[in-house]
This record gives sequence, structure tokens and C-alpha cells, in this order.
Amino acid sequence: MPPLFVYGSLKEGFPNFHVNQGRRVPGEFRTMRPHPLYLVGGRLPCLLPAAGHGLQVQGQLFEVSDDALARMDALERVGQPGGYRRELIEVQAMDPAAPDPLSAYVYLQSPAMLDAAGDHLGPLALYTLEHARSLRW
Ligand code: PCA
Repeated sequence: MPPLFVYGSLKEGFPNFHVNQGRRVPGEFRTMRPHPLYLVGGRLPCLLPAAGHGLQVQGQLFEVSDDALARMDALERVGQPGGYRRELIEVQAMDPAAPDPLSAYVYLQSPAMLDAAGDHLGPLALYTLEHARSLRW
């Protein structure tokens, strides 16, 4: 089972971390390629599949069981209209001494949802606690 890369509310210390039953891989990670990360509607962090646009996005890596993944898939409404898709992405540890990049699951949003939502902030390299706390920016 590939690990899960989280960049938003499922990070340790963030509002949905209680739903994340994974085991954290120490350190910080980032996407190998730039990806657009937007804060949508003032609060929802959305990573888009458009590799090559935006910035390399920072997040955390978790070893996950089927059960843990299923709980987070339900939270992110995977497979439902307007929900996230879970796909594989290449990530690397930010520690320069770290080994090679690896493949990890990540929750992506569709550009159509972003267009429909209207206002968005970004592209961002990092979703912060300030973003998580602000209902509007
Ligand atoms: N939760 C998932 C995707 C966006 C969000 O808020 C995450 O933290 O990666």
C-alpha cells in the first residue's frame, strides 16, 4: 500500500487530523513537480492535477491501512460529486539527505469544481494554520 501525502486539513495539528489514523513518516515532504494549490471559498484547500503549474506543495506523509484510508476517503467524499479523487503522485522528503522520491496517494480536486466555486487564493506552496483558521482571507 503506498503512503498518503496530505497537504491540507488532514495534516498533524490541523482541523481534520482526528480523522487521520495513519502513522506519520517523520519530516516534511513536497510534491516532486509543481501543482496548483488553491484555497477555495476562503477555506477549502484544493490541489489540482495540473502538474507543471503552480508550486511544489509541502505536506506530510502517512503510512495507512485500508481502514484508515477508507475513513479519509469518506471525509473527502471520494467518488461523490464535488468530492476529491485519490490518485498517485511523486513526492520527496525536504531533507536534502533523504532517499529517492516515492509514489504516494494524494487527494486532488477537479478544475471544474474550482471554476464553479469562484473566488480562490493561490497558488500556494503551503497550507498554514492561518489558512485553516480564516473563514475568509
Ligand atoms: N484534506 C486533504 C485534502 C485537502 C484537505 O483539506 C489533505 O489534507 O490532504
